[in-house]
Amino acid sequence: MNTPAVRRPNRALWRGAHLATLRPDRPWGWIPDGAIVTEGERIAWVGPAAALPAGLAVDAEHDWGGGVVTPGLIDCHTHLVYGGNRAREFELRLQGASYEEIARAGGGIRSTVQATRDASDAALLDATLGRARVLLREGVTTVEIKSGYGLSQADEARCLRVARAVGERLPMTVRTTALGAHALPPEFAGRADDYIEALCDWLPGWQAEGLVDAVDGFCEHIAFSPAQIDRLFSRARALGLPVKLHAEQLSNSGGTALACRHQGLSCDHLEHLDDAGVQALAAAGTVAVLLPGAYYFLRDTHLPPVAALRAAGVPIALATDHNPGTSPTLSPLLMMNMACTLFRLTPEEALAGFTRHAARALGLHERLGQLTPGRQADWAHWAVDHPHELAYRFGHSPVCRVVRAGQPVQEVLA
Ligand code: DI6
Ligand code: FE
Repeated sequence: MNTPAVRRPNRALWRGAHLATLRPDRPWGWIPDGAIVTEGERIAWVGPAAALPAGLAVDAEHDWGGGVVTPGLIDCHTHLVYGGNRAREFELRLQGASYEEIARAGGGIRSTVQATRDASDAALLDATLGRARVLLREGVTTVEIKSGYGLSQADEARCLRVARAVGERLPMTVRTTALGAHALPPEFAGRADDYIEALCDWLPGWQAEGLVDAVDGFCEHIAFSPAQIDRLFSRARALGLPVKLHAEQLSNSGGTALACRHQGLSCDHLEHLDDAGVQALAAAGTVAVLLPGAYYFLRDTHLPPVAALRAAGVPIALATDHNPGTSPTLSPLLMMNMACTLFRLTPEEALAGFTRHAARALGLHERLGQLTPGRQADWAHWAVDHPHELAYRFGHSPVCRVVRAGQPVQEVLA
């Protein structure tokens, strides 16, 4: 038999479920009784099963057997790489100590830095892979992973390598973010400006090793000032790296406007964002990433300005912000529920926050975040009748089966 000179990629037909494609032209991008045709890693066709092209030749056919298919979830803000945990600090906060007091006394982020530096490469990778698997089981096919608990040239690089390894070991797309400007390491006590200078000098080496997709910072009175973040972001942009920022989480320090001046991909947290900040996001096309896990776990009461963000047309993404200090959750569906109950998002906005808008927050909106022809064949198939059920339950989640780049991934999770 002759082998054709150009083989078309494997074509597969999937049918037997409703689709929430997240195409913005109709609510949920809803297609009842839909079908998807994949070619290799990409989606080739999406529509009602009744409208499938006649005589379509496929290599494989799959029946979902009911349920709802959504784009693979995108967790666009996580700190998955760290050693130890902060359960003791949780107890202290419940007894009345504030997050800032604990941080100023050398606990908080800096205690996790010590535990991370003390962990072996193998232990760090193991712990991180374990967390990533939990996300994958709940439908996450793309995850952003920050460094930020190494805070030295070698330890930040180690954490970024672990993050990269997640994308090599698991069927997930990983975007790495260098968050050296998370806290001041003990070696630089009292010398924050020197630390920022050092960080700027470390960036090109990490970039040359392929470890950095973006640069992040913590702009806050207990962390770094807008002027310090400005210097770091100027260097990042000169290297061609996009930036994003932990901004206005505990106070309004103007980090959002600064990040927008550097064409930031996203500004994250935003509990204390003011009107000027909302307008800056809208003008720059920067995504607002809301993190209800941290708001809840810190027992915050200052709500992010959701109505103003909505009115200004700012895309709103959601993420777990998984980290040991302020958001030790690994459940995107719980975050969707909390975004609705605490922040008053609609269930549809919550799902868009973990798909279409999260893709934009990572600069991947042309490739991911919607079920449309040309995009990567990443999806989650849920045992529900309607997508509004995804944000409804909490503390338990519907069964979810994941396909990533056209391949079922259940076996790696067994
Ligand atoms: N804001 C946060 O909520 C996390 N990082 C940040 O900049 C907290 C990280 C931690 O407490 O370990
Ligand atoms: Fe964070």
